[in-house]
Amino acid sequence: MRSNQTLSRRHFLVRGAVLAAGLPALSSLAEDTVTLPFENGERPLVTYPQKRPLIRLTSRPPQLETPFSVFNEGVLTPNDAFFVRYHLAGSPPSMEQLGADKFRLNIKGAVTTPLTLSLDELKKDFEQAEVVAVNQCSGNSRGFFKPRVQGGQSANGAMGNAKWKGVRLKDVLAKAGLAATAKQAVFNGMDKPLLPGTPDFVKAIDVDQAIEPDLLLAYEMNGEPLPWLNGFPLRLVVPGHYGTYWIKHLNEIQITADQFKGFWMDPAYRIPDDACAAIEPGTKPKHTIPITRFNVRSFLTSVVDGATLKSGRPVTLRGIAFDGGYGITEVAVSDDNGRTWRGADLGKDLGKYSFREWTLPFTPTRAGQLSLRVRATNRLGQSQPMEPLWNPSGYMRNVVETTTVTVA
Ligand SMILES: Nc1nc2c(c(=O)[nH]1)N[C@H]1C(S)=C(S)[C@@H](COP(=O)(O)O)O[C@H]1N2
Ligand SMILES: [Mo]
Repeated sequence: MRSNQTLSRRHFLVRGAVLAAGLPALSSLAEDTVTLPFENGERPLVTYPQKRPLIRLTSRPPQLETPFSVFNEGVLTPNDAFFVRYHLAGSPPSMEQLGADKFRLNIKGAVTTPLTLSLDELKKDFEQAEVVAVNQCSGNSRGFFKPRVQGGQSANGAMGNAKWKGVRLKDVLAKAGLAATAKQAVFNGMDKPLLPGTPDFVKAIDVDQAIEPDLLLAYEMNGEPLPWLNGFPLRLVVPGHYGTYWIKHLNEIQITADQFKGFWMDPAYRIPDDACAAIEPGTKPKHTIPITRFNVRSFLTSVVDGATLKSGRPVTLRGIAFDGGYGITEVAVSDDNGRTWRGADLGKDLGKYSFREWTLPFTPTRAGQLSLRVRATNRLGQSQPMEPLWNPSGYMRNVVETTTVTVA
């Protein structure tokens, strides 16, 4: 797979870098590097609090990518391997600032009763709910875009699947009482820009969507309190939708009567207004709309690009597939450049927002180079393109992935 990462052993101290990020000094932290399979793909593997070594894209703010091999460990992404994305150089707020005892969530604006809720009140006063859902950055896999585009050059590790627990956003909004004029819910977290010119990271969704039962104010991830870098103590979970809406360290929900206009809604995080969110490479879109749901994706996780398979020896191909919440109905694999496809077995269904595991027994026969392609289809019949689509922000990549192996 193109997400193959070559490990090279190179040790040096990252103490300086960690201090510069305003993070606690971690003494004698050794660093390896990985090389992502595109130009300028060398990255350090760095350990942050509560995290195993992850691929660092930037340190101020921390942007950490999950090594792709993690997705073969299981369908749920462990908290310590879950990717991290921040926008503001002042991120993340310190644990002292976030302190669960001091923490308050404010709901205000076009509501009948503005609310200020502690974490305990949230947990006690509302029914708990859980969802297994993928969180994926809009720019996951951006590094593969050709022609290249600006923005974080991620491989395929800016995604993860977790079981989120919290309370339903709709219940909290019902307690506050939406005014008849309520149009949008505007979400802000406790991270703040360092420089006065930088717009705060604030996201809006329509009230109609905000009151759907799947959206959670989550305080747990895979049975543990949210890790610091994944939004402790509270984050918004918008299943099926790109991570940009999943506001971390969430402490303010403002209900507005107007369409919210902030930098991170416009011009940022917008896609060409057409069926595939794609335009001719190198051109500019005429009209754009905010990015919303994931398209269909699938990956082979059990075999890495460049691996050698033994001719005549059966193996079980294994991987994951997901979409924007309609549910994966089919995964198929081709070993002949897409001429013929064999249907894979789907694993346990953890819900329509989760990674869906797939497996397929496979015995390579002819010696030589072999390309394995994997393609998923969802309940709406949506699938993946054989050729990559392009947009100038490098969002929503979902080409049929190809893993090239040698049969010997
Ligand atoms: N407070 C805050 N929340 C945020 C962001 C941010 O910069 N600040 N980035 C968003 C984006 S773009 C993504 S992809 C997800 C990433 O979630 P994670 O860091 O838990 O993986 O967080 C979202 N929530
Ligand atoms: Mo993102």
